Amino acid sequence: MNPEIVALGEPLLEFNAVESGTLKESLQYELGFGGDTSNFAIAASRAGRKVGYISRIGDDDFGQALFDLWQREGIDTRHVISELDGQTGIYFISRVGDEHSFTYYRSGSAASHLSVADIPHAYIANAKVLHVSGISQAISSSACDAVFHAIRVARQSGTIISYDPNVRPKLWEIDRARAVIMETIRMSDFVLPSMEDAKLLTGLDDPQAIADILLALGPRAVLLKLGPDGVLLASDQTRCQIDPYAVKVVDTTGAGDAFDGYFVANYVRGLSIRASAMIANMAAALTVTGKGAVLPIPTWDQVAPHFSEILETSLGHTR
Ligand code: KDG
Repeated sequence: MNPEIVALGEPLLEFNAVESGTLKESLQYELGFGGDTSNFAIAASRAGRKVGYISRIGDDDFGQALFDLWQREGIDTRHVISELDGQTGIYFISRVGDEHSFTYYRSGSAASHLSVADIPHAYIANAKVLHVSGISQAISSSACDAVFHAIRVARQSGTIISYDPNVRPKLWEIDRARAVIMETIRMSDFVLPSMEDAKLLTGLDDPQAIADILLALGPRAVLLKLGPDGVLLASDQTRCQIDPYAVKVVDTTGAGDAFDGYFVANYVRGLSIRASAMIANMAAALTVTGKGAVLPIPTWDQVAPHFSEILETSLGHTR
């Protein structure tokens, strides 16, 4: 059966420093998983939808660990290519105060070899949503071409495009990133930037002004993730602020990806953009209460009971 939601990008192994400090001061790491689109796929799957992933990984132990993870999470991997002698990318997270910083070892990774030839047309055409990110575009020019090709296939077949710009100046030069990302926003239906990324893209500080600029590029909705201030939802029909949840922050890694996955999953479930964003907002809040990008992403059973009224009214059931 074709998945309803398909994501495309690079998965990574995550080494998360146990103690705070710079990377060179850190001697112990917890092993986890990351990669924004893989995190997205896991969140959407935990939210109860059928999800598939398109990627390349090395035929190394880390690649095998990712395959095992996706299998446990119920993600369809028939379009994940295991590359002979390829390497799976890794990254380290270190934390000083509230600031976390990523150090990557991913150049030349199997995923950076993604190309147009790896894009399965029917798989995307038969899905309801294609999710891609700025990181999927930043890792190499062939991967960037692959993302644009996948978007073209989606647009031709009526598959909704969800896009998280995830701006990573460490991966590409900011002017090129800005040009590619702004063009991709024009082609997308749902745009899901963090405030930090939106500032880098537009040079603006005001969420409303940022929403105006991004919405004018043509997407159906912009969901601006404001971290501790919640979410600003902007579309032609509506503009509203979704309040944050007060939680004890342990690690913000992956919260934006969890938001994206829960948002798309609930939109596919049949909820409105606003209701999907409200649910995603809670999933993201729960994700920051634990360490690592993947482990703390909540399951549907942890989230759904808080929204039983919305689910009952909109869908006639609470699942
Ligand atoms: O959003 C969290 C991701 O940034 C993290 O998992 C690593 O995908 C990642 C990246 O390339 O920065």
